[in-house]
Amino acid sequence: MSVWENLLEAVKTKGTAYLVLIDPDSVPNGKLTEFSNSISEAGADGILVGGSLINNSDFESAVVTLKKSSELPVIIFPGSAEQLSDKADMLLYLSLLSGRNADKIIGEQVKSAMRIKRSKIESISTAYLLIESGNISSALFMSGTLPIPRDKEDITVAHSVAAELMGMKAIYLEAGSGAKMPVPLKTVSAVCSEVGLPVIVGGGIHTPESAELRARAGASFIVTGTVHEEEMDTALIGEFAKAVHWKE
Ligand code: 1GP
Repeated sequence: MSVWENLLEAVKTKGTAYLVLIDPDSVPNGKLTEFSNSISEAGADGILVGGSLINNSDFESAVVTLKKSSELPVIIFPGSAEQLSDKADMLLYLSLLSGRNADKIIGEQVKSAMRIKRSKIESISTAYLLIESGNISSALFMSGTLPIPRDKEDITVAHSVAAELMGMKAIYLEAGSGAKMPVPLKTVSAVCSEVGLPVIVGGGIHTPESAELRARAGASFIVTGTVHEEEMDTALIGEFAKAVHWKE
């Protein structure tokens, strides 16, 4: 079974799967092992690694450390074509479909295409949709794009259907790392009822309750990141996992 198929199995049995995002710049190198141990002990289903701008860390060595210290799949969530490593288990091959910046829709993807193909890393074509969230996130600023207005779920649904028609494998509804407000529940349920693809929801999810609401609204995956950066609290990650795994 592929890594993606395994994750989808977890979605089937648990209702929704839970992924924790690590931005290697926000976690000191010496703490990566401890952090990934906490994430697996707490019952998460995978680790996402990446960031809109990585300045201070060696991406490849962060991936290697995470792989060594955890049994969980390590999934690249790339902020740019440079964030690649064949040591990871899987890659979300993101295209920023909500924006109108050709570089983020296809330019970065072309830059990394041959390296990805040669590395044989499992790659999942994902429509990345930025939803307005009350502040300018790094993803928004760095991509130079406008987010989809948060009260216009019809626009988000239309983008998601376009992704489905284009043959993409997943939708990522993103409020942005550190967002003031997470993706609205109405948007999550509207997309999930219209589109047959797995939907990943992240950005601004600060409490297990907020995670559970989005999971029950139909999300296949919930992602949290910022909430764990100040303190690596295994108990809190465990509460998130429990809330997201609503079927168990
Ligand atoms: C960001 O969706 C992820 O790309 C996680 O967001 O850091 O706000 O949890 P937070």
